[in-house]
Amino acid sequence: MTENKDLLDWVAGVEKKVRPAKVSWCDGSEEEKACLIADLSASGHLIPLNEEKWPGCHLHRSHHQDVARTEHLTFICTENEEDAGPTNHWMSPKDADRKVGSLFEGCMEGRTMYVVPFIMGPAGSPHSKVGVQITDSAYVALSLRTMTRMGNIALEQLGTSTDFARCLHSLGDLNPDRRFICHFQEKSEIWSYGSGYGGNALLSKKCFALRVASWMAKEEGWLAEHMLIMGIEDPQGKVSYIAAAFPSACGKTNLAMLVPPLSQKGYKVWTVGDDIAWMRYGKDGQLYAINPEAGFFGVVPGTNTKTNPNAEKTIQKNTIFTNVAMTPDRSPWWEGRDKTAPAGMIDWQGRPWRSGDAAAAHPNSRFTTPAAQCPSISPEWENPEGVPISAIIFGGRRAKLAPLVFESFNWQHGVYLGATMASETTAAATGAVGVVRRDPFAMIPFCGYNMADYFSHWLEMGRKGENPPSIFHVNWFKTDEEGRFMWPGFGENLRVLRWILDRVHGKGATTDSAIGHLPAPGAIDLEGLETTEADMEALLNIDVEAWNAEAEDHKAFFEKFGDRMPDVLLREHQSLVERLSRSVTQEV
Ligand code: TSX
Ligand code: MN
Repeated sequence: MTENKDLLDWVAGVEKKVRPAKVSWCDGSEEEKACLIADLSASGHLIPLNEEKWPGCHLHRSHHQDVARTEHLTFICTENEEDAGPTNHWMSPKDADRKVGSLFEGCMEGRTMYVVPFIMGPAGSPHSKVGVQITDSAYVALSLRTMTRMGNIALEQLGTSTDFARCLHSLGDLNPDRRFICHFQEKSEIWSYGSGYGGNALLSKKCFALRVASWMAKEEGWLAEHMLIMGIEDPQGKVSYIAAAFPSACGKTNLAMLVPPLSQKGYKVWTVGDDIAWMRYGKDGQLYAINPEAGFFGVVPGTNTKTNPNAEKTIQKNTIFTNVAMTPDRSPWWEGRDKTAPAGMIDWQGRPWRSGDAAAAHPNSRFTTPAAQCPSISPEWENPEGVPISAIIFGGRRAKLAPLVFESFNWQHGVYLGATMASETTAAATGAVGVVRRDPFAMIPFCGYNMADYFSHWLEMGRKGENPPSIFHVNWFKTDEEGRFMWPGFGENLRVLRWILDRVHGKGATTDSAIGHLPAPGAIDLEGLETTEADMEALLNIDVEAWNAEAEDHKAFFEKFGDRMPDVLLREHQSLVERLSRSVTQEV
């Protein structure tokens, strides 16, 4: 097992508090996997799917009131409230101890307490970090096996070091009134109580790899980001890597697994990661990225052979489907799989489903699947040094405002683009459709400290490297007067990525605008598309009046952060306003 005294002491302390019937250390072996699956199947927590069509796949149903992350119950528990900032919920460590710590007293009575050591990042990588999760959920233990490098391999990497994230999780009674997710950045500790849902319960992911790691990254001079990582190979065989941040419902996983259309002969996309990037400068002054995860925990609805053929292939075996529907032949099913739903299904709650009923699969239903199974997985995805990042891309879903693509003037302006990111809500998210939400760096729910300090850290990171990546902004979702999407998206996005890489490599013609460098007419390859140069002109059009209103909104958003907001970004805002006013004069 381990002789790490710190770890043994912590586990013994937790055991004393939660009083389990049994303690089980996870080693990551095949036998253990079979045991976990057998136990979960016996208790009804996993339903084996059609073994012929879906080998090694299972259906899991979470509690019907426990189907998504719960941001209002997610707390940053720093000593000082200001360190959590205005975009996070804060709870003092003292209150957390009283309110949440007490819930763990005896909470595992009669249950097995699993001790799950895991590595975030490739084993032996200088970028990687160890965590240990204690949990009373076998589903969580099994999922961590897919999502991380789990078991003895992590204990070996840890050795006698005291440097590991302490992650404590209990399902409790799954009562939403007694549900808390608390992060203690100052001691790398996470407590999660009362939820069995992925983002709340797999503490490696959002809790550790983003909320706690973002704090570590600021302290240690690197970046922990909500970004996909992908390689783009050109016909000469040269591979360039990009990292990209998008708010939810923009198709991050689809982009990470993009399949080039036939018209883009000779190009190939390599998937490194679909959700989280840890990035730091190498000795050569370039920014290098690793994917700290080992699996994909992706939204299922909408995934099909057209939107994401690589995901479709990845999830055909060894996958846990959470909250999808099931067909009579025990295949998983979800909205957006095929046009007509098969007859005789049961829905995500296990009830008979008829055409016309509400969605058969929950809109936030998920696949948990090994990254290694992805047909486009990069040969470099486990490179301990990471991959060199040439460009960082921000994006959002904007029906009108944002052009298809533009490049920032410099790093600092690029940080402004990240800090002012926004997306319009879709039907899948609850509430009104088309409402603009600010989501800087797609990190609003995941930044573990004051976001104004996070912006400062990003500015600092631009000064640190000799050769920081160029920064771009994209919008696949611009619509015309009739509300039709103007850009074909999906595989055709490769054409936009090619312009981005042209720019990075000192090519790619631009036209200047008030908001950044736009592709010059003809600079994006439209060969073989129905999209015309006139359509492209509309896709790249800057509506100065609308941008003035947008800039006003940036200002109002920045004001939330008060004195902690970096001056540099306030000056960037001023410069944008000035450039916009000059561009009007020119037009007249
Ligand atoms: O993921 C998407 N991407 C990125 C793909 C690499 N989606 C799906 C978003 C929900 C998660 C997109 N939707 C994209 C996109 O680029 N673009 C659109 C909008 C769109 C939808 C349908 C069509 C075109 C654009 N066309 C037809 O349906 C024929
Ligand atoms: Mn995510």
